[in-house]
Amino acid sequence: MPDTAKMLDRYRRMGAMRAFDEACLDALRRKAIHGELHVGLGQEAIGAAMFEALQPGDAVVSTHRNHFHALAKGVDPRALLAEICERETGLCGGRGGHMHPFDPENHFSATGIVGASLPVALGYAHAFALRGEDHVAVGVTGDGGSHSGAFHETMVMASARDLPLVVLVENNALAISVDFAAVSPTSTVAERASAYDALGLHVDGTDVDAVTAQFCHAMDHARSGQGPVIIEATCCRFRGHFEGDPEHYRSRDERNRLRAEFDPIALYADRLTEAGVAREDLDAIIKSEKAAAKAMLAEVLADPLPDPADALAHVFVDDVFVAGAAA
Ligand SMILES: Cc1ncc(C[n+]2csc(CCOP(=O)(O)OP(=O)(O)O)c2C)c(N)n1
Repeated sequence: MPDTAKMLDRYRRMGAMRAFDEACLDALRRKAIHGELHVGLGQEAIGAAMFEALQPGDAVVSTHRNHFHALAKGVDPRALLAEICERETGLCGGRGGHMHPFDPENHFSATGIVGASLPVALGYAHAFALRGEDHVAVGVTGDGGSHSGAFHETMVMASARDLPLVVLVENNALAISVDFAAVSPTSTVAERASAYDALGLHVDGTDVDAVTAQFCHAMDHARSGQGPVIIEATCCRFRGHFEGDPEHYRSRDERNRLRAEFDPIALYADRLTEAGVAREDLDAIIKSEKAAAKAMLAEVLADPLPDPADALAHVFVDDVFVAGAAA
Protein backbone atom coordinates (compact mmCIF):
# COMPACT_ATOMS: atom_id res chain seq x y z
CA MET A 1 0.00 0.00 0.00
CA PRO A 2 1.48 3.41 -0.92
CA ASP A 3 1.91 5.75 2.02
CA THR A 4 -0.22 8.57 0.60
CA ALA A 5 0.34 10.87 3.60
CA LYS A 6 4.10 10.75 3.00
CA MET A 7 3.59 11.14 -0.75
CA LEU A 8 1.42 14.21 -0.18
CA ASP A 9 4.15 15.73 2.00
CA ARG A 10 6.61 15.28 -0.86
CA TYR A 11 4.13 16.75 -3.31
CA ARG A 12 3.51 19.79 -1.12
CA ARG A 13 7.23 20.31 -0.58
CA MET A 14 7.88 20.30 -4.33
CA GLY A 15 4.94 22.63 -4.83
CA ALA A 16 6.28 25.02 -2.17
CA MET A 17 9.70 25.07 -3.83
CA ARG A 18 8.24 25.83 -7.24
CA ALA A 19 5.98 28.51 -5.77
CA PHE A 20 9.02 30.08 -4.09
CA ASP A 21 10.89 30.35 -7.38
CA GLU A 22 7.78 31.63 -9.15
CA ALA A 23 7.65 34.38 -6.51
CA CYS A 24 11.29 35.18 -7.38
CA LEU A 25 10.31 35.47 -11.05
CA ASP A 26 7.52 37.82 -10.03
CA ALA A 27 9.97 39.87 -7.95
CA LEU A 28 12.29 40.13 -10.95
CA ARG A 29 9.43 41.40 -13.13
CA ARG A 30 8.76 44.02 -10.46
CA LYS A 31 12.45 45.04 -10.64
CA ALA A 32 13.07 44.03 -7.02
CA ILE A 33 16.02 41.84 -8.03
CA HIS A 34 19.11 43.14 -9.80
CA GLY A 35 21.75 41.02 -11.47
CA GLU A 36 21.38 37.46 -12.68
CA LEU A 37 18.66 35.21 -11.30
CA HIS A 38 18.98 31.42 -11.65
CA VAL A 39 15.83 29.50 -10.73
CA GLY A 40 15.46 25.75 -10.33
CA LEU A 41 12.14 25.01 -12.04
CA GLY A 42 12.24 21.33 -13.05
CA GLN A 43 14.64 20.38 -10.23
CA GLU A 44 12.18 20.38 -7.30
CA ALA A 45 12.30 16.61 -6.68
CA ILE A 46 15.98 16.85 -5.75
CA GLY A 47 15.35 19.64 -3.26
CA ALA A 48 12.46 17.73 -1.70
CA ALA A 49 14.63 14.61 -1.43
CA MET A 50 17.40 16.60 0.23
CA PHE A 51 14.91 17.85 2.82
CA GLU A 52 14.10 14.29 3.88
CA ALA A 53 17.67 13.03 3.80
CA LEU A 54 19.24 15.77 5.96
CA GLN A 55 19.49 15.62 9.73
CA PRO A 56 19.95 18.59 12.06
CA GLY A 57 23.62 19.56 12.20
CA ASP A 58 24.37 18.47 8.63
CA ALA A 59 25.83 21.12 6.32
CA VAL A 60 24.89 22.13 2.77
CA VAL A 61 27.04 24.24 0.47
CA SER A 62 25.26 25.12 -2.75
CA THR A 63 25.70 26.91 -6.04
CA HIS A 64 24.31 29.84 -8.01
CA ARG A 65 21.07 27.77 -8.32
CA ASN A 66 20.63 27.42 -4.58
CA HIS A 67 17.08 28.29 -3.48
CA PHE A 68 15.72 24.74 -3.17
CA HIS A 69 18.79 23.59 -1.22
CA ALA A 70 18.42 26.51 1.19
CA LEU A 71 14.76 25.65 1.73
CA ALA A 72 15.67 21.97 2.17
CA LYS A 73 18.24 22.93 4.80
CA GLY A 74 15.62 24.81 6.77
CA VAL A 75 16.70 28.34 5.96
CA ASP A 76 13.80 30.66 6.86
CA PRO A 77 11.95 31.17 3.54
CA ARG A 78 10.98 34.74 4.34
CA ALA A 79 14.55 35.74 5.23
CA LEU A 80 15.75 34.00 2.07
CA LEU A 81 13.22 35.77 -0.15
CA ALA A 82 14.06 39.09 1.52
CA GLU A 83 17.75 38.45 0.82
CA ILE A 84 16.99 37.66 -2.82
CA CYS A 85 14.98 40.90 -2.98
CA GLU A 86 17.96 42.77 -1.43
CA ARG A 87 16.08 43.86 1.70
CA GLU A 88 17.48 44.90 5.07
CA THR A 89 15.43 42.05 6.59
CA GLY A 90 17.22 39.47 4.43
CA LEU A 91 19.39 36.64 5.67
CA CYS A 92 22.51 38.78 5.12
CA GLY A 93 20.89 42.20 5.41
CA GLY A 94 20.36 42.27 1.64
CA ARG A 95 24.09 42.30 0.92
CA GLY A 96 24.49 38.77 -0.44
CA GLY A 97 21.55 38.65 -2.81
CA HIS A 98 20.37 35.55 -4.59
CA MET A 99 23.77 33.96 -5.21
CA HIS A 100 25.26 34.43 -1.76
CA PRO A 101 22.84 33.53 1.02
CA PHE A 102 24.68 32.58 4.23
CA ASP A 103 23.10 30.99 7.29
CA PRO A 104 26.11 29.97 9.40
CA GLU A 105 24.14 28.77 12.44
CA ASN A 106 22.20 26.47 10.16
CA HIS A 107 25.37 25.35 8.29
CA PHE A 108 24.13 26.62 4.94
CA SER A 109 25.97 28.67 2.37
CA ALA A 110 26.27 29.07 -1.39
CA THR A 111 28.69 30.47 -3.92
CA GLY A 112 28.39 31.74 -7.46
CA ILE A 113 31.86 30.41 -8.31
CA VAL A 114 31.33 27.17 -10.19
CA GLY A 115 32.91 24.18 -8.39
CA ALA A 116 33.83 26.26 -5.33
CA SER A 117 31.00 24.88 -3.22
CA LEU A 118 32.77 21.52 -3.01
CA PRO A 119 35.99 22.44 -1.15
CA VAL A 120 33.87 24.40 1.34
CA ALA A 121 31.71 21.32 1.93
CA LEU A 122 34.92 19.31 2.27
CA GLY A 123 35.96 21.69 5.04
CA TYR A 124 32.71 21.05 6.87
CA ALA A 125 33.19 17.28 6.45
CA HIS A 126 36.76 17.53 7.74
CA ALA A 127 35.64 19.54 10.76
CA PHE A 128 32.87 17.04 11.56
CA ALA A 129 35.39 14.20 11.42
CA LEU A 130 37.97 16.01 13.55
CA ARG A 131 35.34 16.77 16.19
CA GLY A 132 33.96 13.25 16.09
CA GLU A 133 30.52 14.61 15.18
CA ASP A 134 27.92 12.49 13.51
CA HIS A 135 27.11 15.00 10.74
CA VAL A 136 27.43 14.89 6.96
CA ALA A 137 28.35 17.72 4.60
CA VAL A 138 26.58 17.97 1.26
CA GLY A 139 28.37 19.85 -1.51
CA VAL A 140 26.17 20.64 -4.49
CA THR A 141 27.35 21.16 -8.03
CA GLY A 142 25.91 21.08 -11.53
CA ASP A 143 27.20 18.89 -14.33
CA GLY A 144 29.39 21.81 -15.46
CA GLY A 145 30.96 22.08 -12.01
CA SER A 146 31.71 18.35 -12.03
CA HIS A 147 34.38 19.01 -14.67
CA SER A 148 36.25 21.46 -12.42
CA GLY A 149 39.56 20.86 -10.69
CA ALA A 150 37.86 21.59 -7.37
CA PHE A 151 35.65 18.52 -7.87
CA HIS A 152 38.71 16.30 -8.32
CA GLU A 153 40.66 17.80 -5.42
CA THR A 154 37.64 17.49 -3.13
CA MET A 155 37.04 13.85 -3.98
CA VAL A 156 40.72 12.91 -3.59
CA MET A 157 40.98 14.34 -0.09
CA ALA A 158 37.53 13.22 1.05
CA SER A 159 38.19 9.65 0.00
CA ALA A 160 41.77 9.51 1.29
CA ARG A 161 40.42 10.47 4.73
CA ASP A 162 37.03 8.72 4.53
CA LEU A 163 35.29 12.02 5.23
CA PRO A 164 31.50 12.27 5.65
CA LEU A 165 30.86 14.08 2.38
CA VAL A 166 28.08 13.69 -0.17
CA VAL A 167 28.67 15.42 -3.49
CA LEU A 168 25.32 16.04 -5.15
CA VAL A 169 25.58 16.54 -8.91
CA GLU A 170 22.40 18.03 -10.31
CA ASN A 171 22.86 16.97 -13.90
CA ASN A 172 20.42 19.02 -15.98
CA ALA A 173 22.58 18.23 -19.04
CA LEU A 174 23.45 21.87 -19.66
CA ALA A 175 26.19 24.12 -18.34
CA ILE A 176 24.79 27.42 -19.66
CA SER A 177 24.74 26.28 -23.32
CA VAL A 178 27.20 23.37 -23.14
CA ASP A 179 25.73 19.91 -23.64
CA PHE A 180 26.98 17.45 -21.00
CA ALA A 181 27.24 14.58 -23.51
CA ALA A 182 29.48 16.66 -25.77
CA VAL A 183 32.10 17.41 -23.13
CA SER A 184 32.05 14.57 -20.61
CA PRO A 185 34.54 11.71 -21.01
CA THR A 186 32.12 9.41 -19.15
CA SER A 187 28.43 9.00 -19.83
CA THR A 188 27.65 9.67 -16.16
CA VAL A 189 29.40 11.59 -13.41
CA ALA A 190 28.53 8.87 -10.89
CA GLU A 191 30.81 6.34 -12.58
CA ARG A 192 33.81 8.59 -11.91
CA ALA A 193 33.41 7.69 -8.22
CA SER A 194 35.31 4.42 -8.75
CA ALA A 195 38.44 6.44 -9.59
CA TYR A 196 38.27 7.82 -6.04
CA ASP A 197 37.31 4.51 -4.42
CA ALA A 198 34.03 6.19 -3.46
CA LEU A 199 30.40 5.18 -3.79
CA GLY A 200 28.72 6.48 -6.97
CA LEU A 201 24.94 6.62 -7.29
CA HIS A 202 22.96 7.60 -10.37
CA VAL A 203 19.28 8.39 -10.06
CA ASP A 204 16.41 9.89 -12.00
CA GLY A 205 16.16 13.31 -10.36
CA THR A 206 12.63 13.84 -11.67
CA ASP A 207 11.31 10.94 -9.57
CA VAL A 208 10.99 12.22 -6.02
CA ASP A 209 10.57 8.76 -4.49
CA ALA A 210 13.66 7.38 -6.24
CA VAL A 211 15.86 10.35 -5.49
CA THR A 212 14.78 10.41 -1.83
CA ALA A 213 15.65 6.73 -1.40
CA GLN A 214 19.07 7.16 -3.02
CA PHE A 215 19.82 10.39 -1.19
CA CYS A 216 19.05 8.75 2.16
CA HIS A 217 21.29 5.84 1.17
CA ALA A 218 24.11 8.27 0.30
CA MET A 219 23.77 10.10 3.61
CA ASP A 220 23.71 6.84 5.62
CA HIS A 221 26.84 5.66 3.83
CA ALA A 222 28.77 8.87 4.55
CA ARG A 223 27.43 9.14 8.12
CA SER A 224 28.52 5.62 8.98
CA GLY A 225 32.18 6.40 8.19
CA GLN A 226 32.35 4.58 4.85
CA GLY A 227 33.67 7.62 3.00
CA PRO A 228 32.34 10.05 0.44
CA VAL A 229 29.58 9.55 -2.10
CA ILE A 230 28.86 11.07 -5.48
CA ILE A 231 25.12 11.12 -6.11
CA GLU A 232 24.16 12.24 -9.59
CA ALA A 233 20.53 13.17 -10.13
CA THR A 234 19.50 13.75 -13.73
CA CYS A 235 16.90 16.44 -14.33
CA CYS A 236 15.83 19.19 -16.71
CA ARG A 237 16.17 22.91 -16.43
CA PHE A 238 12.86 24.37 -17.64
CA ARG A 239 13.99 27.97 -17.94
CA GLY A 240 17.07 29.65 -19.35
CA HIS A 241 20.39 29.43 -17.55
CA PHE A 242 19.52 32.81 -16.04
CA GLU A 243 16.46 35.01 -16.51
CA GLY A 244 17.13 36.85 -19.75
CA ASP A 245 19.05 33.99 -21.38
CA PRO A 246 18.08 34.05 -25.10
CA GLU A 247 18.57 30.24 -25.17
CA HIS A 248 20.02 30.13 -28.69
CA TYR A 249 21.24 26.62 -27.89
CA ARG A 250 17.77 25.00 -27.80
CA SER A 251 14.46 25.56 -29.48
CA ARG A 252 11.25 26.55 -27.76
CA ASP A 253 9.78 23.21 -28.90
CA GLU A 254 12.58 21.31 -27.18
CA ARG A 255 12.06 23.23 -23.97
CA ASN A 256 8.32 22.59 -24.08
CA ARG A 257 8.92 18.89 -24.73
CA LEU A 258 11.16 18.62 -21.65
CA ARG A 259 8.55 20.36 -19.56
CA ALA A 260 5.76 18.11 -20.86
CA GLU A 261 7.72 14.89 -20.28
CA PHE A 262 9.89 15.49 -17.21
CA ASP A 263 8.03 17.80 -14.84
CA PRO A 264 8.62 16.15 -11.43
CA ILE A 265 5.47 17.67 -9.95
CA ALA A 266 3.20 16.57 -12.82
CA LEU A 267 4.78 13.10 -12.81
CA TYR A 268 4.15 12.78 -9.10
CA ALA A 269 0.58 14.02 -9.46
CA ASP A 270 -0.01 11.08 -11.82
CA ARG A 271 1.45 8.68 -9.25
CA LEU A 272 -0.72 10.17 -6.52
CA THR A 273 -3.90 9.89 -8.56
CA GLU A 274 -3.05 6.26 -9.31
CA ALA A 275 -2.80 5.83 -5.53
CA GLY A 276 -6.36 7.16 -5.22
CA VAL A 277 -5.84 10.85 -4.41
CA ALA A 278 -8.29 13.22 -6.14
CA ARG A 279 -6.94 15.72 -8.70
CA GLU A 280 -8.84 18.53 -6.98
CA ASP A 281 -6.97 17.85 -3.73
CA LEU A 282 -3.65 18.06 -5.56
CA ASP A 283 -4.66 21.26 -7.30
CA ALA A 284 -5.69 22.73 -3.94
CA ILE A 285 -2.21 22.02 -2.53
CA ILE A 286 -0.50 23.82 -5.41
CA LYS A 287 -2.95 26.70 -5.16
CA SER A 288 -2.36 27.16 -1.44
CA GLU A 289 1.44 27.05 -1.83
CA LYS A 290 1.26 29.67 -4.61
CA ALA A 291 -0.96 31.89 -2.46
CA ALA A 292 1.42 31.57 0.51
CA ALA A 293 4.44 32.48 -1.63
CA LYS A 294 2.59 35.40 -3.18
CA ALA A 295 1.64 36.73 0.26
CA MET A 296 5.22 36.32 1.47
CA LEU A 297 6.51 38.30 -1.51
CA ALA A 298 4.02 41.10 -0.85
CA GLU A 299 5.30 41.32 2.73
CA VAL A 300 8.95 41.25 1.67
CA LEU A 301 8.48 43.99 -0.92
CA ALA A 302 7.16 46.25 1.84
CA ASP A 303 10.40 45.75 3.81
CA PRO A 304 13.06 48.48 3.75
CA LEU A 305 16.12 48.40 1.52
CA PRO A 306 19.51 48.68 3.28
CA ASP A 307 20.55 52.23 4.17
CA PRO A 308 23.25 53.40 1.70
CA ALA A 309 25.06 54.94 4.67
CA ASP A 310 25.74 51.37 5.89
CA ALA A 311 27.22 50.21 2.59
CA LEU A 312 30.62 49.57 4.17
CA ALA A 313 29.28 47.69 7.21
CA HIS A 314 30.61 44.11 7.35
CA VAL A 315 33.64 44.98 5.18
CA PHE A 316 36.67 43.36 6.74
CA VAL A 317 39.45 45.74 5.66
CA ASP A 318 40.03 49.16 7.23
CA ASP A 319 41.33 51.30 4.37
CA VAL A 320 38.66 50.71 1.75
CA PHE A 321 39.12 52.88 -1.33
CA VAL A 322 35.92 54.70 -2.14
CA ALA A 323 35.97 56.46 -5.51
CA GLY A 324 35.32 60.18 -5.11
CA ALA A 325 35.82 60.18 -1.32
CA ALA A 326 38.09 62.87 0.14
CA ALA A 327 41.64 61.61 0.89
C1 LIG B 1 34.75 29.47 -11.89
C2 LIG B 1 33.59 29.94 -12.71
N1 LIG B 1 33.65 29.84 -14.06
C3 LIG B 1 32.62 30.26 -14.82
C4 LIG B 1 31.50 30.81 -14.23
C5 LIG B 1 30.31 31.26 -15.09
N2 LIG B 1 29.23 30.28 -14.93
C6 LIG B 1 28.20 30.51 -14.11
S1 LIG B 1 27.13 29.25 -14.05
C7 LIG B 1 28.03 28.37 -15.18
C8 LIG B 1 27.57 27.02 -15.65
C9 LIG B 1 27.30 26.09 -14.54
O1 LIG B 1 26.73 24.91 -15.05
P1 LIG B 1 26.37 23.74 -14.11
O2 LIG B 1 27.49 23.49 -13.14
O3 LIG B 1 25.99 22.59 -14.97
O4 LIG B 1 25.15 24.28 -13.26
P2 LIG B 1 23.66 24.70 -13.73
O5 LIG B 1 23.73 26.14 -14.14
O6 LIG B 1 23.26 23.81 -14.83
O7 LIG B 1 22.83 24.54 -12.51
C10 LIG B 1 29.16 29.08 -15.55
C11 LIG B 1 30.16 28.57 -16.51
C12 LIG B 1 31.47 30.91 -12.83
N3 LIG B 1 30.44 31.41 -12.18
N4 LIG B 1 32.53 30.44 -12.08
